[in-house]
Amino acid sequence: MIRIGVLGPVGSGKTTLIEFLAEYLVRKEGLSVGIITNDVVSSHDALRIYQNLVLKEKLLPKENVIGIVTGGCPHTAIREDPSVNLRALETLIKRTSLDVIFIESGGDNVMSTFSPVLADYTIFVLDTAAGDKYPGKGGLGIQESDLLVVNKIDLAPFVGADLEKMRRDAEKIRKDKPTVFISLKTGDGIDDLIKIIRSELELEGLIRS
Ligand SMILES: Nc1nc2c(ncn2[C@@H]2O[C@H](COP(=O)(O)OP(=O)(O)OP(=O)(O)O)[C@@H](O)[C@H]2O)c(=O)[nH]1
Ligand SMILES: [Mg+2]
Repeated sequence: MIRIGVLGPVGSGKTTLIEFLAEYLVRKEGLSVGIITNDVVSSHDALRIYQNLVLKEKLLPKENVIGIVTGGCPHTAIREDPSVNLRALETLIKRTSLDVIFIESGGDNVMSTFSPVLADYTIFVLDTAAGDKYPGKGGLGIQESDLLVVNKIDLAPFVGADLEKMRRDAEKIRKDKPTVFISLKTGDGIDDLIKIIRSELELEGLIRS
């Protein structure tokens, strides 16, 4: 089993990415998937996943989704004191046997990171519509995450974001760690994303090449 932590700024596409990957992993790879969401003041994302993946798509049983309301700084619940998330993980694992568990952090800033006791692999999601200043401006989360996803590249022309600059900046700050440029709306770049996720799951022995 692998625990994949997904974090990044508010609205960058974390839940959309998890919904996409969950659907891919269940339908195409035959894996069992659980999801934990962290929202600061509501269970919005867990309810959305419940509506989309449990009720509409019939992809997951309802017991595979847990929503946490952190009630404060989202950093704390995934790094300084991850106990509420560790408890949620324990609950999920007791309920059913899972191959992949996604943990979505509450929308946050670029310094956030997951405690290694909580996540085995981390994905940081950036929003192209916020402009091309990131990843160049840095931030621990952008720098340290196992995979950087620059999402919403379909919006680059509307905000004058230079994707090549973003690519160069990502390479500079992340050295050999991978970055993918995708649009979860149009599907651009999705093959690159799937290739990286597949190779990680192969390493974990969850799928075959
Ligand atoms: N144009 C465009 N919109 C996208 C893309 N990916 C996600 N969105 C939209 O962006 C909005 C925010 O997406 P979410 O997945 O809710 O973002 P989030 O990071 O989970 O948001 P919080 O959990 O509130 O921080 C939604 O309206 C999505 O439909 C994309 O690639 N392109
Ligand atoms: Mg979300």
